[in-house]
Amino acid sequence: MPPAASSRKSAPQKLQVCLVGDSAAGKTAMANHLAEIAGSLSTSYTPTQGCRVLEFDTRVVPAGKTRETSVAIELWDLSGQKRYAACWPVLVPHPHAVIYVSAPPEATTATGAAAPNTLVNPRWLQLYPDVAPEQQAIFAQHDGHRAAQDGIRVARVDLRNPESIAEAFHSVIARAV
Ligand SMILES: Nc1nc2c(ncn2[C@@H]2O[C@H](COP(=O)(O)OP(=O)(O)OP(=O)(O)O)[C@@H](O)[C@H]2O)c(=O)[nH]1
Ligand SMILES: [Mg+2]
Repeated sequence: MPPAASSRKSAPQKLQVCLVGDSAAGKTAMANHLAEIAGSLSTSYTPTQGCRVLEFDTRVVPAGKTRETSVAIELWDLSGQKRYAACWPVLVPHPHAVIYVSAPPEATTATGAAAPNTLVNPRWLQLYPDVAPEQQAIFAQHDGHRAAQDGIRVARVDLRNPESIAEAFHSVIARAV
């Protein structure tokens, strides 16, 4: 017998989230942690070819609300290699949220010689004009960062402190849901 209408749970809202940034910035490591892939935090580096899509559920208190809600996440872990970066908005044209991962200072990256105070390649911040700045975030892996770049908030994260990644992620999701 089908469940009574009152006991049926509605499907959680599905959010498409893009994780973009330089090669070796730490996108895959962060994505694996968020999707709770066992043993995900290791120091090995395997460049992502094209993209990976990770699906998982999470719970969040939407901005301005008091009650927690369930959200289904479709996390796009996109390759930072230059030849793929141009495809990011083609692969996911209308994401609900975009996270730019700024590499730690020790990483050798394509934009490693960026101007001081520039966390991520300014051109990237033009890639998703339809996504409101509050539904975007820069995950910075070093100190001395600015509060925002192009109106996009900066969250300080550290791969050695996985909680910082989860906290920053939920903060973006809360504004996008
Ligand atoms: N400190 C620390 N570094 C880590 C950890 N996990 C991964 N890394 C480092 O993070 C770097 C980036 O790895 P990935 O996450 O695969 O990089 P990515 O941004 O996905 O790179 P592309 O797929 O090429 O775009 C690697 O050099 C790893 O050494 C960790 O738990 N702690
Ligand atoms: Mg990767």
